[in-house]
Amino acid sequence: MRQGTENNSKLPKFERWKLEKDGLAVKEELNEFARLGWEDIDPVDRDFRLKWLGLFLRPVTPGKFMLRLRVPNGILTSEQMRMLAKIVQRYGEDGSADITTRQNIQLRGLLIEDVPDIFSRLHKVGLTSIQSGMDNVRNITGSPIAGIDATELIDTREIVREVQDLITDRGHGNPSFSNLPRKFNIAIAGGRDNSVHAEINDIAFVPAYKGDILGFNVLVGGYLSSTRCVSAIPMNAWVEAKDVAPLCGAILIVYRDNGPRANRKKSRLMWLIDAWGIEKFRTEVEKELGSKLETAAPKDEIDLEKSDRIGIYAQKQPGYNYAGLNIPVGRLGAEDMFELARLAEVYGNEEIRLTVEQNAIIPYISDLGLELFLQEPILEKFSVNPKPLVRELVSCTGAQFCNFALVETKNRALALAKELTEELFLPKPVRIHWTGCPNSCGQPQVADIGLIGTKARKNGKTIEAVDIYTGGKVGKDACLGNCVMKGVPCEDLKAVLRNLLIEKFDAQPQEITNYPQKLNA
Ligand code: SRM
Ligand code: SF4
Repeated sequence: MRQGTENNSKLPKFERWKLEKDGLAVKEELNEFARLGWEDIDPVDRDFRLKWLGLFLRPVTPGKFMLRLRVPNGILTSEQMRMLAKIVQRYGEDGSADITTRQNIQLRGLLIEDVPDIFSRLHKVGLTSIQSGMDNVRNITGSPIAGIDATELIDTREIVREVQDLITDRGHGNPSFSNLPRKFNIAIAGGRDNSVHAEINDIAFVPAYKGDILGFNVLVGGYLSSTRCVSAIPMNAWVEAKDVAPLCGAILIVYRDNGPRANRKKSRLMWLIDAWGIEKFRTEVEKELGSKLETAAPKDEIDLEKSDRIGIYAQKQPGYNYAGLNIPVGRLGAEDMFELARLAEVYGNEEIRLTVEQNAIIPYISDLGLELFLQEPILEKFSVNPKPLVRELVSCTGAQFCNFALVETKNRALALAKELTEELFLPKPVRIHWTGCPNSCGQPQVADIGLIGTKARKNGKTIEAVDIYTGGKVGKDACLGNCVMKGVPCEDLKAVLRNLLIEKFDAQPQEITNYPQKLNA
């Protein structure tokens, strides 16, 4: 297997470590690591290779690991959610979970001693965390309302599963895809509103007709990072659903064998496309596939504004509804997770779905069960009708657990959204995304208002601050926002956001008394 073209001695340390020992090799050493304890594990295995199993030691909380799962298409069963709740519960106050911006779950507070047992429990309920970190394909996103959406074009569930199975060898770990030049994101849109943010993925599939046949146009090379943010571009290819997984495999192999590895800031797929041009890239993928690709359909079917899916919606199955619950900044405790599992069992079909906005959906609530469902006490916390700025809020992990963070995010984001909601009437939703550093995990460039953590100087002191982005558009005609203000101290942010909301988003101060109250209800 040819992996990278550069001379080994010139490679950065991560590349050398991968060549010395594949990340997946630590799978066989977990029992030994558990016996040793976190401080005595070889540092490269502990801080680097364990990420191939989804385990991230958090320097902010010494000895505690974060576990990033894979939740294909964002769909969990209640049994799986309950198992995750039990794992988190065992860690008391240190244990919690986050819904991520890739429709996924991360667990916190884990001890390495418990990991072999945790992995065997995950295995029993059909969950895996394999290849979810470092230079691997991240959780594959799909339409959160696949199979229940009345306007759906393609049900993405099976397709996403096929791609995950290929990349992870059905959860065992697949050495063919475990040494990519860099992380890699794949998204599959099945509806009309681009619910997966196709434009910011390394490969995205968007529904498109060729004649009477519904398939996907293929976009490639989108990504966000601290040094470059770029939308995916058309590959001039169209595939049917059955060809999605083979095409992903072929693109990944071309990227694995030819992608630049000398500089990690210039290693994402788009850099290979830049170097080759899209024509050559397409030709090389065809060679790897062993067949010609069809050219793209003239237009795709993304023609709706994006819905946040919060609220109650009728399903395509008559008599059934799905409920989109706002999970403020995606944070869940063990009790919350038990509750979500219970709701799914009592009212739904034992499924819980996650969205890239870090929210949850309970599908298959019957018309008859809806009234009782809406009286459940947990809906006071996870509302189906939340206040405007909380409803649209997204936040990355930030300083509480992430050592890259330049600012605290989740708690600050929520407090500020609540305060501003009290002070302003908002005629339309405003999507605010927080991210603790320029890595952009909170996708600030897709937001109406994106906030990126930074540091600034004020009165001779270094303080927490943000760069402010605006103009991100999601859904049809999606585009990335641009930086409009740099280094705004967090202590001054409320006033700055208030003005921005008034000037650019038609918010009205509460003092204007005749403004319709019900908008903030
Ligand atoms: Fe991210 C690294 C959290 C989505 C771009 N991301 C990290 C690390 C692993 C850094 C670390 O070791 O501490 C963060 C873990 C913190 C923690 O304890 O939770 C982290 N990223 C997250 C999550 C949890 C944010 C969230 O709160 O939802 C998201 C997990 C998704 C998942 O389930 O796999 C997450 N990260 C993203 C996204 C959004 C997306 O995928 O749509 C991006 C931008 C899109 C992209 O990658 O093109 C993103 N994360 C990064 C980057 C910059 C990548 C680059 O090419 O430079 C890093 C740093 C790196 O890879 O070197 C990073
Ligand atoms: Fe951490 Fe930065 Fe990603 Fe936030 S954006 S999770 S602070 S790496």
